[in-house]
Amino acid sequence: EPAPVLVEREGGVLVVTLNRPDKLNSFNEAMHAALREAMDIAESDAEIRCVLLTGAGRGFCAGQDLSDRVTAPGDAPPDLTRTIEANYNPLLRRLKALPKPVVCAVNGVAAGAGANIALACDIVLAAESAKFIQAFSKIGLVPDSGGTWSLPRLVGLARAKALALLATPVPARQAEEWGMIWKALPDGELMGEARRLAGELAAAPTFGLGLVKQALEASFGNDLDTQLDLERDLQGLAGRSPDYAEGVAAFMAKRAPSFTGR
Ligand code: T3D
Repeated sequence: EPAPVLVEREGGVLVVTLNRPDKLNSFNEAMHAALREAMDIAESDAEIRCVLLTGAGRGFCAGQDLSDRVTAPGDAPPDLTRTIEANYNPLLRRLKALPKPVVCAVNGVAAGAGANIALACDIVLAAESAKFIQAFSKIGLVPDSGGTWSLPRLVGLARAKALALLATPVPARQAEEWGMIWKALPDGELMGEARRLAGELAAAPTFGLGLVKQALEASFGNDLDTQLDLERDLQGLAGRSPDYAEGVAAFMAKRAPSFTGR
């Protein structure tokens, strides 16, 4: 069996490719395990300053591999509490907590957990042929992988409810228009642009970008006073970073900055 997740280093970018193309990169236990290992590298390797997540073949990710969930009459139902707790929730928490930007290049259909994992990334690019489907309701499930949290925030409650109840596919262009994703791109341009963007982020002041991400994610749970306090505290940290000193020095010297990520 080929590796269910491909992990490549391209400079400071960790390119993570979901790789079960015959199954539209749907998740089985082996793919979850391989993605955990990729996240271990993303978290622990200081040379890695940006993650680029994408899928092999014509799809991005079709969510859970449903062939692992087939039951015969009389069988105990699968324990989805366990698999969410063991697999999907930790992945979501790690993507959100990673103090480095995660770019998602949605190369094709993103369905179920696959859609919501994409939407959890920091900058989402999608091929024009890609679509996002909250497929859960078609099989009697609830949007997971943060979908019930991210969708209302990204597109509002009216659209979130219709998408989740009807499982209506959202084409990439519409996703961009609705503010669900950053950009839809012609299919042939997706990976080039995603690599360029990830490379740009990997050369940026990583420590500061991690704080930016933290502040924006925290804003949904905070009132303005709390958020202003958080900004003060994070700015205090940013202000002590070597990259901030470099940024100011480079600006004053009218030269390009050379950031180390610290
Ligand atoms: O169980 C838990 O752990 C709880 C967590 C749940 C998280 C979830 O993600 S639940 C939602 C699971 N996903 C879905 O319900 C989506 C199922 N897939 C589809 O609806 C369609 O495949 C797509 C809309 C994504 C794409 O449609 P299309 O027409 O482009 O492709 P296709 O022909 O349906 O799929 C191509 C092949 O991939 C096909 O196999 P075959 O016939 O060529 O051998 C198809 O069966 C397979 N495939 C696609 N999605 C899945 C899958 N096989 C297993 N599981 C899948 N999710």
